[in-house]
Amino acid sequence: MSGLPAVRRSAVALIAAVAALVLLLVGVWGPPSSAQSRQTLRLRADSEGALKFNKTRLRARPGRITIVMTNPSTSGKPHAVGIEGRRLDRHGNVAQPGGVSRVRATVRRGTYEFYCPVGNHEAGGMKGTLVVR
Ligand SMILES: [Cu+2]
Repeated sequence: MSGLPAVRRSAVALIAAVAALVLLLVGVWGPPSSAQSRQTLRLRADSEGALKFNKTRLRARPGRITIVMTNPSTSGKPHAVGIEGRRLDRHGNVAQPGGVSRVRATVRRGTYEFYCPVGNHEAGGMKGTLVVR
C-alpha cells in the first residue's frame, strides 16, 4: 500500500493549510466581542447657551469609549468635551455651533469627570461625572 498518491496528499495538505489560515484570520479580524467594542456615550450642549450639558452623569463599562458631544447652541458659543481622572486628561476638538466634539479614551473601573475645556465653561458648571463599572 502506497497510501494516497503524492498529488492527492499535497492537495489535502493545501486545503488544510488554507482552512487553518481562514480560521486564524477570522480569529484576528473577526467581529469584536462586546468587551472589545468601543462604547459611544452621547452628550449635548445647552441649546440656549447655558454652561451645562444635557446630562450630569454618564455610565460606561471598562474599555474603550468615545464621548460624542453635539453643540446645538444658538447663542454662538463654541464647546468641546474632555475627560479627566485616573491619570487621564484629554479633550476633543472645539465644536462651533452646529458642530460635534469627540474624545476617545480607554477607561477603567472608577469615576471620571467629563467637562468642557473651552474658556471658563467647566468652572461655570459645564461638567459631569462618568462612572465606569
Ligand atoms: Cu463649553
